Amino acid sequence: MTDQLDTRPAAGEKASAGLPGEEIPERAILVSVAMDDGDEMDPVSSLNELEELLNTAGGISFGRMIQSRQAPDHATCIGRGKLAELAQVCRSVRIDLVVFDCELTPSQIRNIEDALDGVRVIDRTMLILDIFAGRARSAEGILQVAIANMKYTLPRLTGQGKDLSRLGGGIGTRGPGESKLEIDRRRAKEKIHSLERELAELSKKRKTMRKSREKSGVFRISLAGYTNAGKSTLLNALCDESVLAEDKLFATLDPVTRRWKLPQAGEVLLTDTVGFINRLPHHLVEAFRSTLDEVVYSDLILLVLDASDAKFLQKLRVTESILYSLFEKNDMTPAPFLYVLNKTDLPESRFNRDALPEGRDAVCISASQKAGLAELTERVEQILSEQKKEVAFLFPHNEAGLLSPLYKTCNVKKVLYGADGVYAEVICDEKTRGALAKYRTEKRADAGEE
Ligand SMILES: Nc1nc2c(ncn2[C@@H]2O[C@H](COP(=O)(O)OP(=O)(O)OP(=O)(O)O)[C@@H](O)[C@H]2O)c(=O)[nH]1
Ligand SMILES: [Mg+2]
Repeated sequence: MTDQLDTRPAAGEKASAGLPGEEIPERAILVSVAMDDGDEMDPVSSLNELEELLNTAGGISFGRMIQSRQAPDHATCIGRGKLAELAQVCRSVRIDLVVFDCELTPSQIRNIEDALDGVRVIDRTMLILDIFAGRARSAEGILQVAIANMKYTLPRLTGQGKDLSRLGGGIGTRGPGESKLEIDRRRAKEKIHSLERELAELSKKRKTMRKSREKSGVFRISLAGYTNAGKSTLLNALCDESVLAEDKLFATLDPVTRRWKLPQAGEVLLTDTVGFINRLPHHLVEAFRSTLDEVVYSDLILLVLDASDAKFLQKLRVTESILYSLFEKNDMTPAPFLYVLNKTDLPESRFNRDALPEGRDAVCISASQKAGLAELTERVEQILSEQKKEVAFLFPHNEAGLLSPLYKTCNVKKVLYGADGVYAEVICDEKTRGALAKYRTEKRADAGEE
């Protein structure tokens, strides 16, 4: 690929004129260093995504620059000539922001800003953090973003010997972190620790909740997938809910769990989670571990894909690799995946309907049109019925004989003989669960851990 500076106005550019009383969007130049580093996405697609992120954060793109290099320049990421070219553009038109599509070190930011006469420079991670900061709603989400934000931004802003008041506002500076950045580093670190303690408390609560759900023997299904794939729309369609779904990246940050009534398997819990993105910042994955873990502890994952997306296969690979790494981090065997090809009402989807690599079980739907949901439901029921599940039964004394065949066909984990009957915790298949449904009982907390 050749080096290029493309400053054609972006689609939303005319909005920069700003109507009276309207906030003028920040105008940015997007910069990418194209390396052959095995990334799932090519630099142009990645820049398209960066532009969507910028739009979501409320900015607009004025132009983009791609430089092919073997490795980023140690001091300035892009080469000296390119930097001079960029400075020239910044001098001739109003540019508020330069966004790099890679991670920058604190000194690179400083050097680039110096060369650009102080035009603000942020990287992809800072942009994503900025969007997350504006979207977190729950106490846990706010804490998670605050921690990720502070951890990432702190070393990039302290020790610069510069006036930090320029952090007054704009993309890449929002979030609960920035006011703390005005205070000294030590206190900021203490703050991070105390936020982490608070988060640990909330995570503990989440864990307890998860345990009790696990004990209830109810199936847990998660919706996972790239941001904007249509996960929330699907949750709404299946559960008659109204979870925020919009054509913006990262509409959902906090996991939402709803009951979904299946005709055969009965009630299951369906969880909607934060969407994935290529190169999801490491700090965010870490900070969002406890919420992302919701996905890991499911009996089935509905991997939602936007079938109308030109980058369908790349996004599929990104999603799979994030999911597999989550399982690996938790030392768990991956739950079964059912691939849900969404947005099949759109004509572009016809290119991807059969594009899924071999061995992946898929259903085509349109969440917004509520099409294909019956088939999806049927497949889910089928998968669940094949799965073994630990449940509890309480057999009256006069029917205690029902227990003995279970020793042969199932895995009996625990038996307690009580005044009210024989209580048993058993790992069994759907057939057995169905046959003994009337003896099902809540798992007892006092039955002790295995
Ligand atoms: N044409 C079409 N649009 C859809 C369909 N499903 C969802 N959408 C649209 O796609 C956009 C994103 O949908 P969401 O449900 O918010 O996507 P999400 O996966 O929850 O996104 P995040 O929360 O950002 O991860 C919205 O504008 C939806 O209206 C569909 O079946 N067909
Ligand atoms: Mg969503």
